[in-house]
Amino acid sequence: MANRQRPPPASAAARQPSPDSDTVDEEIVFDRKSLKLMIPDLFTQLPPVRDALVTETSRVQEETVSVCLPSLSGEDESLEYNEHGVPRLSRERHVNFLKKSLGKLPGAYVAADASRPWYLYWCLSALMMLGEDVTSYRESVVETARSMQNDSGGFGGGGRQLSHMATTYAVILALALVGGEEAYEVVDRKAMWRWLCSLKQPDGGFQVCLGGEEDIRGAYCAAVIITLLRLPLDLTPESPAWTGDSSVNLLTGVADYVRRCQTFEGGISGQPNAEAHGAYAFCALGCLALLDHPARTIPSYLDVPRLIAWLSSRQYAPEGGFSGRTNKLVDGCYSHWVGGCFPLIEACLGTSSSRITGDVAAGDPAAASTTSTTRSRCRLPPAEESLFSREGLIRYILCCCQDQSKRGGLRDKPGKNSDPYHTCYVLSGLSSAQHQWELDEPEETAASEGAADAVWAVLPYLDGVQIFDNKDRVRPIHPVYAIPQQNVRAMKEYFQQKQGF
Ligand code: FPP
Ligand code: K
Ligand code: ZN
Repeated sequence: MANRQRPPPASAAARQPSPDSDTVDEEIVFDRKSLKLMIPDLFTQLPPVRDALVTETSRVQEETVSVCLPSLSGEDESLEYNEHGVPRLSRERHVNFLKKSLGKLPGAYVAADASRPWYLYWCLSALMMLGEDVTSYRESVVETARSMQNDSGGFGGGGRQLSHMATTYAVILALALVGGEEAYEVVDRKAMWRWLCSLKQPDGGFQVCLGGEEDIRGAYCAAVIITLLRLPLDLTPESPAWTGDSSVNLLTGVADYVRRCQTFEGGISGQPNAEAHGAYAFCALGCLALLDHPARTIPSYLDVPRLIAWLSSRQYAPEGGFSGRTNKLVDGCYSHWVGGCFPLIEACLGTSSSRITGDVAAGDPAAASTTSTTRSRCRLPPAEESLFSREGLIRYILCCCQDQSKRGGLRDKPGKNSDPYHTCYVLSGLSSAQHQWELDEPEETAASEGAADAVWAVLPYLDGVQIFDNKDRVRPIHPVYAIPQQNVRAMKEYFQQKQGF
């Protein structure tokens, strides 16, 4: 960056002790004018080219930029910035927010009752990423999970609620996070398998609940549940997808279903022929990554250059964060749903079997100006260079997504309240931006029965200028399961040992 110089330290008088006693340390505090010199113009100025036509869309976009710019530019008096103009991660406040959220919620949360498994997963996952030991929650998670399980398989949002793919996914991940035999043994795997068979559709996809809609969330959640619990893939004769042909199983046609969800924009929609949305891009890639080696499945079933172009267009400047779809606003949760797609794609490109060429992020100012290469018609290297602006995302998260009041927690954007959903997915996105994942080379032949285990390895991302302090690095999470790799391994190994059910 041309304007990244070291600013002169402020005079002693300008140094301010932080209200957080643990953040008063040896660090030098810079005055705000010199701070701004350290922040690339890309993140402090309005985009150079703007459409003159004013619409509702352009109006809310301008409003969003104006609520983000002060914190991005080092001008927010309530923030304590480091020498790169980036605030610290308020770890303790966020931990307190999450611990409170795990307790009894106020009455206003009654509408969220069916999302109780989600609250468990979001809070436990976020606490874990912040470095907390969540095994102390094992007993209460076990008890809660038991009350949510249905004899007919799967987990509902609470006692006597219908089993749903999303709540089941959230319960399984919460159980994996607390870990241990007692947690694993809660799951009635045989009933789970039968239930999943009843949701499997002839076109390859999954309904999210009995008689409910079929969409790509269903496919991703099913792939996660099946692989974590090591369920058999055979179909029951009661399954809508059962044909009598024993080669047709729970994972048959899933990849083709995902392929049909890629839209003309290059992104992924919830169902074939709908609007591309970031949350579904993550579901699509995650799902494909579990069916066989990701370096094989992802380029085989998706047009990767077009997907990368769409994903890159989700990152905005000056905000630095991601939007969920075309012409919509940045939102912290897309740090995971969109940001979390990049580690998967970058890891695939790092394997020799998947070199791709194509138009990547051509004409996208955020992507083009934050990297040093010309992006149009480039040959993708083995992911030596990041495909997104990690700096931009980290700036958006640490400047704009932290609730710096006593409340703590992370949020969509300035002016919005923090909540467990955003706290979890903003931190997941931060984790993706701070780490780099690598994949082993795929075996010569594809997995015959589906669901092969790729070997993932993680390193802190260390290329370029590190704009955040080392103590603000959060824990890495598996790029597909979004929980630590060791928790994935432990659960899989536990169920692998079981013969049958
Ligand atoms: C639009 O919301 C949001 C969607 C169309 C999809 C939401 C789905 C998820 C967040 C997760 C699904 C994944 C699993 C694993 C269950 P909006 O219109 O309020 O937001 P926008 O303006 O940012 O698009
Ligand atoms: K939103
Ligand atoms: Zn959001």
